[in-house]
Amino acid sequence: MLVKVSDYIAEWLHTKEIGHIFGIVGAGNAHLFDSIVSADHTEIVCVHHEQAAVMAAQTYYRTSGTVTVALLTTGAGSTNAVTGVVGAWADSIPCMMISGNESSKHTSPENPLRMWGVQGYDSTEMVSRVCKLVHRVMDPLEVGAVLETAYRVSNSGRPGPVWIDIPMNVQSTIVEREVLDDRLKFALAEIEAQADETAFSLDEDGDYILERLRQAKRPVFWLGHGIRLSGRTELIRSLIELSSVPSLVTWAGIDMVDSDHPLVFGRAGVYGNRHANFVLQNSDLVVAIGTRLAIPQVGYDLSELARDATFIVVDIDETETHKLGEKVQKSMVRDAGPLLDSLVQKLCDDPIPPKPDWLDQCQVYRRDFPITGSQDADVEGYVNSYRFMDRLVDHFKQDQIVVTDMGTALLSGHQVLRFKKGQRLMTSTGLGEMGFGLPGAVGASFGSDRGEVLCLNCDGGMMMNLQELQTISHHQLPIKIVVFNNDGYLMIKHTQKSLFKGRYSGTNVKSGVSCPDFEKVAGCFGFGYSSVRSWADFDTAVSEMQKSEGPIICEVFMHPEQLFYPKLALALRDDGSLVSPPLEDLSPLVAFEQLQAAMIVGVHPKSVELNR
Ligand SMILES: Cc1ncc(C[n+]2csc(CCOP(=O)(O)OP(=O)(O)O)c2C)c(N)n1
Ligand SMILES: [Mg+2]
Repeated sequence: MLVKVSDYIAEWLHTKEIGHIFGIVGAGNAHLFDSIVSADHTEIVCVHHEQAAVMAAQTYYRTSGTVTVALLTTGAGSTNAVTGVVGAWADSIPCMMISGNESSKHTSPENPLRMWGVQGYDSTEMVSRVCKLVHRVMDPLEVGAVLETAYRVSNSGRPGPVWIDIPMNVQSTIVEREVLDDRLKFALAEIEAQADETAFSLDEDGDYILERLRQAKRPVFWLGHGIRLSGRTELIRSLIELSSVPSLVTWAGIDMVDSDHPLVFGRAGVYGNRHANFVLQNSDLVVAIGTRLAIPQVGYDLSELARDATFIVVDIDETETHKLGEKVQKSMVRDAGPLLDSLVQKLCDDPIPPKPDWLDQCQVYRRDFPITGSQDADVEGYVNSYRFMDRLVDHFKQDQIVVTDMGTALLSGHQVLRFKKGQRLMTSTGLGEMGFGLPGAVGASFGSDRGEVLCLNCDGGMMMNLQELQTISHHQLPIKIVVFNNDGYLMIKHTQKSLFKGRYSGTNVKSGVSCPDFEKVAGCFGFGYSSVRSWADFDTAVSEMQKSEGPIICEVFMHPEQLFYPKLALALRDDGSLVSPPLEDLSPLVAFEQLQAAMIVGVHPKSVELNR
């Protein structure tokens, strides 16, 4: 039987039960659009910028577990997608890019021209460094095999993006279905044969970890997004309760476990919780599972990290396990999932008795260094963003999904927001691109059956993908957007303060960048609007937002110079010079006596010299 290649691709999406894909039409992918829309199984959500399509594909996966597609046209239609692709690469999110391109007579690797035909260029070569697999389909008969292989590669091992480029004429070629199917069967047989046969010794690795946890005096778990990617968030509770080990979560792993669980001690790092940093820095054993231990987590100088501790690192990507050098006593290059199965099973048979002194000490850290405190006082009547987050939690719904952009939304949100089982938090932690919030919210809403999403955004971040308000409006998605208005780029104002004595350039109205009146923006895109100018407005405005059935913007006017505290910041020595303190000594610096009392492993020499 004969079949058109683009129709075959539409069928393939159906067989994979992909309900939504995200894209923008052009001449380069017109056949694909026509076939998918005609097949009427998969809805194409038409966004207004290709980077938004890839960002939405990521949160669609994170909410639904379904790997989906960004459908791109040739030329700028595919270059625009690159930011989203790098974000997915950094955060290990599986997703597929399918791009159109010039006719295959122009797209051979031997073609030396900068531009091929009309708007054509070598897209796959360009993104090959940031995708797990790239392939240009030059032979129409290989399309099934290529799709299937790419789909599996994207979602296996350390997941990540894949990119398939399909020249226009290939999309419209009519082929023998049987030949295409045979090629697919052959490819599947090859995939099966290559399946990972490495036999890990689950027993040995599990026993090693448990033995070390039993011996340690002050052990901690550091739990990362890899655990969710391995489908084992359900085991976390048993793991920490049966081992009685205090646990830290990474930013990407915040929503894997109830934030108020007595054994969960927050989020450590450069912008971490102060109590969490004390737990980390005073531990003598860190078991890191499914986290790549990036600089924002471990700080800038490894010799200052958890100085009394050794690390056991469980990571599916071997290259990540070398980063900490000699700090890592044992690395286990493997999927966290089966290891967690084994650990929990062993712990069920033989739980680890609690270590009361260490647990008491962790409680003391939590009690003495609360997440929001005097450093977050409101200034000149403006609502402080950390206090805002603290109270926002009271308005969360049972299955609240929160997507954040960068800036204030990211920093205050990831410090303060607390999550219960079933509630979700997601952003782009690896690339940190402004503009993720709006398309991220679109993807999360479609991924949860047009569910409600709370998008925490900022004035600058809104402007980077403002056009997606129309996508939300078009589909009348129940997306609620909080916009922190602080006259521009607050995070960078702080950078300029510390580097250039407060000489601003391109960070606020006066220095060259401005944002629009968001009430007018809301009206223009058909959104509801509420605002918070002081605490007097808070409950009414936030309730109105949470009650709204359609899309709504809630604008929060915060102090344009508000500080982001606590954070690891350069600090002044007594002699006036600047130094970067160790991870436990976050700004604003606490009194020396308080630091000394908290540091079981001793105060770092750098901290002794600081002017507090
Ligand atoms: C796409 C992109 N461009 C530039 C940056 C650099 N950057 C980081 S934070 C920031 C300012 C963010 O401003 P806004 O979104 O309003 O958040 P605020 O810090 O003001 O709360 C900038 C420009 C970035 N992260 N992403
Ligand atoms: Mg701003």
